[in-house]
Amino acid sequence: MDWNVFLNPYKQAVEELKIKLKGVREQCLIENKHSPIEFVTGRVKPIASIIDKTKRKNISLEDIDTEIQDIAGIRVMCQFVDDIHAVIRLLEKRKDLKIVEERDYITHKKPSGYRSFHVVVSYPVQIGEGEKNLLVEIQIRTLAMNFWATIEHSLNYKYSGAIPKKIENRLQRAAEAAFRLDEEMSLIKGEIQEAQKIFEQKEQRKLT
Ligand code: 0O2
Ligand code: 0O2
Repeated sequence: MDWNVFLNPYKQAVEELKIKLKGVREQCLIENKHSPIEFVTGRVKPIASIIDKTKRKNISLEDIDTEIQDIAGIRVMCQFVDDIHAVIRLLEKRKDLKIVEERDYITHKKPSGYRSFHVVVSYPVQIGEGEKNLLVEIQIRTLAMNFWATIEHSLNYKYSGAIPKKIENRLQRAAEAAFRLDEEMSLIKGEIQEAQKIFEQKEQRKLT
């Protein structure tokens, strides 16, 4: 199997979706509206991780494009939990992709404490010999959920997936604290957004 040939369309999908979702933010800012998107990142799953996943889940190499849904991964970070739902609605309305699955790890957190909303979409890329529909996993989360997931991910890496029980418990408590932080911030959302608008207008005046 030629990995470069296989992965290139996924690379293209990630780049295109990053630009499109960043464009949503730009448009909101130009219109002086609150953007439900704070920032966007993306990656193509490293070959070694793809191979690991095929072994872990007993997936044959011929089936990876249908069985591994996160070869192309996009992450959308939001300020508030409400914004996550705004992003989902926005994805549902788009004509350039089709939602095939939604996984709500916010209402149903993972045992680790992980929270995020995952949307798997089918996205068409135009390649040399025509169009190819690819699966892309879009993870939508608040900044607090992202902070927790980033740290937990590094600890998992450090302990090769076997985090000591004591740290695991602390991480679960930290996940709840992050969730309460989101709840608290939601309660003063109006106040925060008003302050951000004043701040942005002041910055704009400096530029003109
Ligand atoms: P800006 O506005 O100049 O910062 P890329 O291909 O470089 O656009 P990539 O490689 O997918 O993006 O991801 P990367 O480099 O990890 O980060 C993507 C964007 O997210 C970058 O902005 C980062 O500045 C921004 N970012 C990362 N962490 C944070 C964060 O904690 N808060 C905020 N607000 N932004 C963050 P850009 O797109 O390069 O543009
Ligand atoms: P990466 O690129 O390192 O993030 P799975 O069986 O869990 O591997 P599944 O069922 O296909 O995968 O999909 P799921 O659970 O919806 O999404 C898996 C991805 O969600 C992971 O990707 C992580 O990005 C994120 N995730 C899921 N659970 C956790 C968790 O407990 N902690 C953190 N930090 N992230 C989590 P990968 O495969 O780890 O790849």
